[in-house]
Amino acid sequence: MVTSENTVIGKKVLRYGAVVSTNMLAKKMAQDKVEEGTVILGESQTVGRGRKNREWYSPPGGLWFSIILYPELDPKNSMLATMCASVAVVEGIKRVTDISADVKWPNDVLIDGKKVAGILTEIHAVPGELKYVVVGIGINVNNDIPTELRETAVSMKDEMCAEIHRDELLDEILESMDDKYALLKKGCWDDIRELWLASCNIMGGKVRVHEHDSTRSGLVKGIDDLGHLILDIDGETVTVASGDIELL
Ligand code: BT5
Repeated sequence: MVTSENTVIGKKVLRYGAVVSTNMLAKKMAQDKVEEGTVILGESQTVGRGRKNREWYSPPGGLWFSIILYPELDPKNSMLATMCASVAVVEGIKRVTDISADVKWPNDVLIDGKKVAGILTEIHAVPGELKYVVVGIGINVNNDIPTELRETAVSMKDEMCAEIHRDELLDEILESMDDKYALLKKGCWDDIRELWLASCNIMGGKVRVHEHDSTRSGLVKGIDDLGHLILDIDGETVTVASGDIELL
């Protein structure tokens, strides 16, 4: 439960009906310097977005929300916020349903190989200084999945064959995020990395990485402090900053 013990995250949750995108609202509010940890929740989104402006399907029944943060971080370390959120989503799902979900680099949460949640972290920075971070989290909870996404996406309701209590799930995720964010603020980045690695099922596995217009395959060795994927490609250690991976 979100209680007064939550130090930063979710002390204030602003709930809306249909919104354009909770990230868009959150970015405006962050510019106006609303309280850190404020959560913006929309019942649905008309222009929900993923990375690279990809469409994010967000009808009523899911959990679509954004968290506003002002961490004292170098902008290059902002992936830590995504890692905290991924682990918090995995923990929240586990606490509410006992399902063990996995994180998938860089920003997905999967159940049995299908995407149940995605995270879009957006930052505003001036050289060397992070002004704000908005962590947008989208979770398929009680919503249906459209036919074109059924191969790759799943909802918690379909997995459990029962409706999920969304507020309970939200509370658990926010409580877990509060703990992880405290680690981030204390500089305990190795702890965050270890939690992330413990929730990830790709360690040692073979993956194909799609970056911009190139593709390469390798064995996953871990992730570094910047949240970059470390791969072994034909005996050579390579780090990948961004992209999409496919498990082989
Ligand atoms: C993501 O992008 O996974 C980040 C999604 C973040 C959504 C949240 S909801 C609250 C906040 N407000 C926003 O506007 N966004 C955030 P990416 O890794 O680029 O994945 C996008 C791809 O996932 C799409 O191209 C589809 O293939 C697929 N997809 C779209 N909607 C989906 C859904 N509901 N469930 C699973 N997959 C989906």
